[in-house]
Amino acid sequence: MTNWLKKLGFGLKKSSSQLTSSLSSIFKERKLDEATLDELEELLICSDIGTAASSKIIKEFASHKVDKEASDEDIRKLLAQTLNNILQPCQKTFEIGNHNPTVIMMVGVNGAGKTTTIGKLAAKFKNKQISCIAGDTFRAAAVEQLSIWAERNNIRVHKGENGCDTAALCFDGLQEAIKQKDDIVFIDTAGRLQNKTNLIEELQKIVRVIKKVIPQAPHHTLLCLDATTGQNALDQVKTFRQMIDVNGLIINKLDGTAKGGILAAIATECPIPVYFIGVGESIDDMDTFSAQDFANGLLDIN
Ligand SMILES: Nc1nc2c(ncn2[C@@H]2O[C@H](COP(=O)(O)OP(=O)(O)O)[C@@H](O)[C@H]2O)c(=O)[nH]1
Ligand SMILES: [Mg+2]
Repeated sequence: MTNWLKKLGFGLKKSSSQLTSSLSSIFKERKLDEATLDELEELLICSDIGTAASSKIIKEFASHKVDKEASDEDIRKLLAQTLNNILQPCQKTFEIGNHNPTVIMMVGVNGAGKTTTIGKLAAKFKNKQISCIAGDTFRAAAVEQLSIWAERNNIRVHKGENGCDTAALCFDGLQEAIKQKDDIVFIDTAGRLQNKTNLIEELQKIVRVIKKVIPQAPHHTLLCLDATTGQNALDQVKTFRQMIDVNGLIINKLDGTAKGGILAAIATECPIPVYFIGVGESIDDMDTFSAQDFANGLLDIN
């Protein structure tokens, strides 16, 4: 078992133990009748899986013939399989492509893990020449935090004065990246949602300016989510997709949350690729998303 899976398993325990203990009490009688299914649906909805995904799971579950002698584990396995089918559309390999440079923009609300994700991701492309643009110019600490990650990864960081214009910073930073022949440029952004109109305008302006330098960029716009916020994370996917062209998700803080079910809600309502999951604060606490491993983890199947 890899390190992250152990951590994920540990983290998902909170989600998992809640789910599995309630499951066994529901299925004590082992009658798969309407009432049992209703109870199961309620349980799923309460596990942050959401109404749409829950009813999908129930439909699929009901279509299977469950033997009267089915054990707790049989039921969990069947549910895990159903959940895996729901999560599959989100499992996709992240290809950076060969764009000289590939521009990867990180978006998301404050605290969703954008800066940390840049640090973890940069470490995954050790054989590439990488730079990053400290686009969260609003908070001095954010620039400092990115600089620490940059130093750790031995990559260049392009930063400006406190409070400077992010779009202008990107304009300069991208030109420099082209000059230096970087393979990858990460763009960190600010995520304050207090004023949605401002954030929309700011992000759209950044994208417009990026395109002035490199018309096809950003090649990836990755939305970071904090899994501990549960249903709120689903709302953020919807909100950010209205603003800009988000083409992938990074779901952070899956270590130690009881809200892992949120992935099923996202997979059902906004099925875009979940490229990576974050399971801690360290440089190697991130890995690709596996639907099967996740479903097994949630239903405590080894
Ligand atoms: N436990 C845990 N903490 C995380 C994870 N990702 C980020 N963090 C922490 O969450 C906090 C906010 O992360 P940060 O990258 O600054 O978020 P940003 O505001 O979106 O840039 C920091 O203290 C990170 O160390 C994760 O996967 N698990
Ligand atoms: Mg940040």
